[in-house]
Amino acid sequence: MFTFFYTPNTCALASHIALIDAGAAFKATRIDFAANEQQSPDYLRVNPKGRVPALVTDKGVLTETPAILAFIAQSFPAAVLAPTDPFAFAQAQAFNSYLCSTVHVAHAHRMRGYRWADDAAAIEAMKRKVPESVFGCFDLIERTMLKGPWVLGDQYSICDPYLYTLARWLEADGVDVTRLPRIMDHRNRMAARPNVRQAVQEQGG
Ligand SMILES: N[C@@H](CCC(=O)N[C@@H](CS)C(=O)NCC(=O)O)C(=O)O
Repeated sequence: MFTFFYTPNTCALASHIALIDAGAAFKATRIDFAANEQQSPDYLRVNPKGRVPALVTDKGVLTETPAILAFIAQSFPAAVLAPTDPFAFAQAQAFNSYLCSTVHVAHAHRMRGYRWADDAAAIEAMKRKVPESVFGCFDLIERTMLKGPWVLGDQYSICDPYLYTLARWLEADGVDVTRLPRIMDHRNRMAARPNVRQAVQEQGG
């Protein structure tokens, strides 16, 4: 039985969906950002980074969404959530790494600019850039990465809940979603999946 730490409307949704897709036994524990619980001594003992998601396993704690997703896929092979061929698996990892290191970081410049600058004008400038920089990332995914119907092609994988999770932030990031028809089609098909509905519902809707 895993313990999964999440906060609603964060990147933790991707791992939550994958845990359900895998049929894993887990207890979901909510971390309240409004109360700054991610910085509480109890949670910092679980994840010293003070971020969600974190997955407590019998071997230790895992953080970082691409690592958690790969662990889930490889721990539950019967669910077929990732390719087994090394090159195809590396391609899945490349996609998820792009979401983690580039797309998510571009998005974070809207709410978390204080991570990179103290100057209020610099923080405002970073915020203003978000619609353009986040659109740029998703436009590249739309044109060159999303094979269709799923990210890797015919086979649904751990890349799909991750793309879906970050695509849920597009409107709030000021992106004109009508310019991303394939991403939106993917988002709509993901939203209709029972496991996705269940994860969203378990996180409080
Ligand atoms: N690279 C990490 C990013 C984790 C992360 O930044 N999570 C955000 C929520 S989307 C968070 O916990 N933020 C809390 C904070 O910045 O205080 C991952 O992909 O799991």
